[in-house]
Amino acid sequence: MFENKVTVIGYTASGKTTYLAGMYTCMTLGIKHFSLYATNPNNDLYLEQLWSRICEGVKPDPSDNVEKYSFHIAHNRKPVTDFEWMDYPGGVLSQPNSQEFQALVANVKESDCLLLILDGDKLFNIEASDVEDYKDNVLRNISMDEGIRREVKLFSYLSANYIDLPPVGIVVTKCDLIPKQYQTAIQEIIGTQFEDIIEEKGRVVLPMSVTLGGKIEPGFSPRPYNIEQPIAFAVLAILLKYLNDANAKKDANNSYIENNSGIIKGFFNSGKVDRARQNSQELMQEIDKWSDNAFKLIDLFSEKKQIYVDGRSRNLKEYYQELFRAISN
Ligand SMILES: Nc1nc2c(ncn2[C@@H]2O[C@H](COP(=O)(O)OP(=O)(O)O)[C@@H](O)[C@H]2O)c(=O)[nH]1
Ligand SMILES: [Mg+2]
Repeated sequence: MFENKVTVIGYTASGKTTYLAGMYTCMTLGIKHFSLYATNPNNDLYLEQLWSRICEGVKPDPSDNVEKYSFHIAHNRKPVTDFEWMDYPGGVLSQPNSQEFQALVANVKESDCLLLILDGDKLFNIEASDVEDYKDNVLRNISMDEGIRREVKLFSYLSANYIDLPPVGIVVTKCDLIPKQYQTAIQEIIGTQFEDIIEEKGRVVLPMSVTLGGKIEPGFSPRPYNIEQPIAFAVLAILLKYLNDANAKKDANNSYIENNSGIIKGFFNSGKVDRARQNSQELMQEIDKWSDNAFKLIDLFSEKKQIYVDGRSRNLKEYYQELFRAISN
């Protein structure tokens, strides 16, 4: 089996810990039949207890450690896949000489998905007179943010080291603090801010905004919104990898069968050809299962949701449906 990996980077106070604890607790119960489970019992206990305290109004400890979780995702309690979730504090980015930074880069290189967590309060909770004014003000605010500069520099570092970017999810947290009339501008602001990451062949970038429903204080009552989207995006990338790999294996099998099935060749190779046929059958079943799960994950997104692909803004559902259909046929 593959090692599936999701790397998450976000500065202190961006809402990483709250997101993880809230998302996990909601997803253990299941969202649209998808459920998450931490395969390490300590992780499960830790996240559940953390969320209980958050719900009592106790803020999470602002410690800045690299944290690693192993998750299993299921649909109707049937396995979809497993993945590792590597949580990196943004502070690592300011020490390019450190071991942590090198470990982060090595991680990104192996990752199926990179999630950048942006603090919705600090970056997007801005006064404005109208939507245009809001976009200008947020972009000005972002351009002065050291965290964003460091994050963009990470992309430069990756490029300078010839490391390809996996699909990138840009997650704006605390969107309950962003006035409703400005929320639709977030996608466009990210499109402008991360233009040179988006505008490249092969790039897949998905802006998302999430919230757990409010500030953590006594009396806090969670109202999670969109929290499943970053997970769905990451798992789609993993399933795509599986499908491409299975397809390549199936093609190899089929050409083996074709090249070894004549009367004479078939006589000498019949055992191997039978095995290749059997193997192709199994691969086809796997392909069906993965694409089935992929289509259900796509349904977690709204009809209108847009994604940046090869520098173009496209309808997310259409993009993934086309992609998975082309691969699984
Ligand atoms: N309004 C609002 N505040 C949030 C939300 N999530 C986190 N916060 C606040 O953001 C602060 C930092 O959150 P935390 O999860 O500790 O961030 P981390 O340092 O990135 O792990 C907390 O004090 C929370 O009150 C949210 O969805 N909405
Ligand atoms: Mg934290």
